[in-house]
Amino acid sequence: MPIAASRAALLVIDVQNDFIPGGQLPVPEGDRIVPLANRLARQFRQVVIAQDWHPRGHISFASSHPGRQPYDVIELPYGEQTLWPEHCVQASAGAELHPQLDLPHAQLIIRKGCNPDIDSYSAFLEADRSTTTGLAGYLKERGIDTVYMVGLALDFCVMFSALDARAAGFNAFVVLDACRAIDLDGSLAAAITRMQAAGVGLIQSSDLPI
Ligand code: VGL
Ligand code: ZN
Repeated sequence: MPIAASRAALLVIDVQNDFIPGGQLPVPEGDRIVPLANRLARQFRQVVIAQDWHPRGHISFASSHPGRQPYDVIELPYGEQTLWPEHCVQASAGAELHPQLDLPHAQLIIRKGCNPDIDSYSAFLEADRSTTTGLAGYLKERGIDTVYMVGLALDFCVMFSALDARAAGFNAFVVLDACRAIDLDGSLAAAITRMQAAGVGLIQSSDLPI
């Protein structure tokens, strides 16, 4: 069955200027996935876009913690938090979707990381692991049972979204060649292992009818 006719949605994660080389938190080759994401999206009737969308002074920014540097890891009430350069500040140019992203039929943009005191890598659940974004309910109400994912970064927002999609009862597939990773201290290898253990299907775009 073509994907478009199935109960599947494509989730396009954080393809934003700050995650592209030249941005504030660049993911190597992050721009290279854009044509593939556009092409894949044409196979899906249901497309959802996730957008990292932080208020100024967000808790995940190293600049919010005097004496700390980007990529330090600190302990917060909800657990470990990697500190990042300031990125994807609400309504900034860096937070905008990549200009070549061409998803005119996407019906939902879900913004995450809006809570000043909680980060949210996942498009489903914030880092406190209890505040939901509402995405699982949205997809279920539309009869979706399978989620394909592409985007940035594979070892952070894509991984946590895929794990949470499984936890919420969806079939989940990550299209690896339509993702790129940050790869901090082995985080890419760890992400692959965690996704496999959770039953996330790791596929290539050539496995799909495009
Ligand atoms: C992301 C770090 C901080 C991501 C977002 O999109 O993977 N990574 N905020
Ligand atoms: Zn972020």
